[in-house]
Amino acid sequence: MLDNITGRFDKIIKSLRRQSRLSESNIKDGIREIKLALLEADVNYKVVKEFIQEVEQEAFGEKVIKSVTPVEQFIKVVHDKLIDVMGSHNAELQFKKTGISVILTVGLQGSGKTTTCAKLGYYLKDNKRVLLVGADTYRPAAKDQLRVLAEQCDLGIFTGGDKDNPLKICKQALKYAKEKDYHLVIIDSAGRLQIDDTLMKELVQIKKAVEPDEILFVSDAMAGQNIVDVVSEFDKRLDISGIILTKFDSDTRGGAALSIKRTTGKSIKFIGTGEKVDNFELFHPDRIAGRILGKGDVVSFVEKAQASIDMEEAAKSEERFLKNKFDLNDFLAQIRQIKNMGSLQGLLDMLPMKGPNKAKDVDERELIHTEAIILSMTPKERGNARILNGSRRRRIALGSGTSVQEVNKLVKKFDVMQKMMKKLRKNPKSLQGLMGGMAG
Ligand SMILES: Nc1nc2c(ncn2[C@@H]2O[C@H](COP(=O)(O)OP(=O)(O)OP(=O)(O)O)[C@@H](O)[C@H]2O)c(=O)[nH]1
Ligand SMILES: [Mg+2]
Repeated sequence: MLDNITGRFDKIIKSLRRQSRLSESNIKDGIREIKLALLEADVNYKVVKEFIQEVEQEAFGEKVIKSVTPVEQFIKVVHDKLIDVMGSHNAELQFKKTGISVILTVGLQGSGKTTTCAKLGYYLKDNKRVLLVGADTYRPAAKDQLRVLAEQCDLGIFTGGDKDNPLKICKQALKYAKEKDYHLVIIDSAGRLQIDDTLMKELVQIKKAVEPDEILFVSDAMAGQNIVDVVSEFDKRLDISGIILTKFDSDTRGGAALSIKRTTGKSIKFIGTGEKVDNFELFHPDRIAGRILGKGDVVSFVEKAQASIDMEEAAKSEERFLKNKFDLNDFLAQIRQIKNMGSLQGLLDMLPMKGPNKAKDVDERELIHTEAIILSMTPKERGNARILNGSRRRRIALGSGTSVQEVNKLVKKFDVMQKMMKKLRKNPKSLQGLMGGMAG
């Protein structure tokens, strides 16, 4: 799924992360690579052009270059623009408040309409009694195909008589749905070529007769940006309400998913991700952007980290560190920042790191104990750990509900840390590494 484009972006991001500093020329190179990756993914060139312009506008701004984490900021800009291009959020299906809702599926031959009708019914059947309607009278086995699927999914099925035309079948199906108390009717129509005027007119008639709440254009994702013209043509005739992209599991390059919204204004509502009836998902632009940019959700990590880390606080600690004044108060502030970022485990899960032991490297409980211990100290003790004699340590252990051993351990750790800092002070560049090290 989206393997090519994901691979391309992975390379681009890795190469940016290798830079010690992010300069304008690094960004320019990155943007050029992104442009090529998008064009190669068969994204519509107008969409690519707009996308690149928008990324450029933000990437060269203060927010990226002067930020604490410029590369991550740049990736975030790209991530947000990708989401934006795909329509920012999932576009929900619209149903009638009362009475029978109707979904009409339309699309080219072999795009996956019949399969999608069953998938959609299966997806919605927990909340609604669903009737599938076979209105494809052109392909001999079409009705049987839908019937088999309906039985598999335990959905209602209506296919009319052998001699009935699609319009008649649809009208009868609505009556049948009313009688049998169905809530939702999903109509499977015959695959057609966009230039087939007779078949297009037939769809217009069906639309008039059944007044669908949704007219969903079903398309094969592999068709790439070619589908833009087809969508526009169907839209002109039928005013479609959304799109379902099928065969997203096959090696789709991403062109369709990334081009449709900006070029046609229509939203992708679902994707088909396999031949099975439950291989069907809501289309979430943020998830697709996440997939394109790599496996771990790097971006939400950045967002979270940013929202919680008080940059001023960090700068203060840094200054105190440089002046050799870093004490247990600063240590406490650091711990709180880490805690504010949410569950450590959750944060670690979001990082695309390998290795089964990453969770064990940080003990969340230890962090809470550490905080409790420091809080049980007097301000004087926090400012100068050297005055912590035996009786003070006993008092602190009691106050924090820990043990003297734990207090000893913490004091020792802090001592080691200060020694480490002394060494590092000669080389301020490694400060960030140290700050990171403290989390572990
Ligand atoms: N891998 C994969 N295959 C799919 C998906 N959706 C549909 N298919 C397959 O695509 C083929 C065509 O699907 P149909 O549902 O018959 O397509 P259709 O649009 O109804 O075809 P016509 O009625 O002939 O126009 C079938 O073999 C399906 O199993 C999908 O999301 N992933
Ligand atoms: Mg079909």
